[in-house]
Amino acid sequence: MQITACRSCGESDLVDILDLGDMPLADRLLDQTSLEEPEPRFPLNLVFCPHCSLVQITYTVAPEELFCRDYPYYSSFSPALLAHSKANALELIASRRLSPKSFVVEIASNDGYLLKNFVERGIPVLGIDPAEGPAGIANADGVATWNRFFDMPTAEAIRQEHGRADVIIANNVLAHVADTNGLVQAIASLLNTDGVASIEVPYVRDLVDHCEFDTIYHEHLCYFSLTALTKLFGRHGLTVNHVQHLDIHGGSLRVHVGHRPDSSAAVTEMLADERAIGLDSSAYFANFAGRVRALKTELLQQLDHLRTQGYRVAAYGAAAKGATMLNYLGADTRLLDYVVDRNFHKHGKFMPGQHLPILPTERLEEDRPDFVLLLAWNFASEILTQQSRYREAGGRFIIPSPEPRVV
Ligand code: DWN
Repeated sequence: MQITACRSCGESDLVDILDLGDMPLADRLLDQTSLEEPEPRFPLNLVFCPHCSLVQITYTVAPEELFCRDYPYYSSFSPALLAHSKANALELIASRRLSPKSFVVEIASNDGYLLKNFVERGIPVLGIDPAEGPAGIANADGVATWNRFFDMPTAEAIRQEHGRADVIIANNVLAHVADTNGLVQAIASLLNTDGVASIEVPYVRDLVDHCEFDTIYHEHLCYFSLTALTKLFGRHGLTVNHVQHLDIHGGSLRVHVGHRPDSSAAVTEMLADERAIGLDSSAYFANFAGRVRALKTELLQQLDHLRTQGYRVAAYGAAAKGATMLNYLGADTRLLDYVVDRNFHKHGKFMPGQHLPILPTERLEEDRPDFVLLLAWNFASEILTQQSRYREAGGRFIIPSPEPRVV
């Protein structure tokens, strides 16, 4: 459904930033049967709210369409993400002095990749995730998980059964929920008076500065600055107590939010920086669409050139961002032979829209394509190391953004 007002503040004079056209669902991988069926596409365009600075897409796909049956994303397929999440958990355990008397809730807990670090230390947890596959794996691995969406009724049910939470973790989910205010209100209602919510979101400044347009897809309804986050949380009596700028996922913010009214110097400084560069004004986004179009032209020229020179080109990372990249480029099997991925749940399936087959990563050493377009560029160092044998044999990766480069 098309929004007519800002998802956060409700104002309606939204400013257009970028229109990526009608796109298929980025995580809706196809199988042989669904390849023959019509593939739904939905508008994917980005707008800016001049009142609360929230960047957002204008079309909302029903969450049941996005996150339930066959949702293919499993967090545990990335060692870098596992290490990042373990550090996040250990820091919270130490700084909040968590114990077996504490209670930790994670919203969008996926396959238990993060909560397992609390379980291993005897700290009571509860995961909440609507995707059946990952939630099932979490429960099988001993991470108590409710397979449902997190909202006010769920928060109330948790409070009834467990009481309020000392820590709520919500990484890469704040942007995914259509009822943005409802989610924050539910977090506020579940969080203990002196508790902390540790929330990670992709940082819109990195998205624009590094031309990470492929991180725009229907799962990601909002793209946050600290300015926008502060207004959103403030509306529900929550304060951003601390903020960190992280490298994960192409650049993210981790905010610590609570009922306490204090904010660290890091918060004050980042808000001042955002004001100084104009991240709270539509002007900051004025040339983004032009840069995205230029990146598309450059990438297509490179891929076309390689093909006409007789080189074979594949891709790495059947990521949601990979779907946006391939569909915006129109890169089907004329340009790329296949996509490889470590997540075996994705093997044998096809990428949305361009229908590239998804194969195990071993295919690169077997098949030795001349070039590989790195769709999961956010894990470049990990993947380039992992594929050192392919590279030592002469294989080269194309990193697509912020400018295409061969490594
Ligand atoms: O919000 C979200 C972001 C944070 O993560 C969700 N929409 C789901 C997901 O989006 P994504 O699919 O773009 O995320 P990833 O984690 O960047 O996707 C990486 C893909 O690459 C996965 O399919 C796993 C795969 N991979 C691999 O094949 N070999 C990943 C690593 C690290 C590897 O070594």
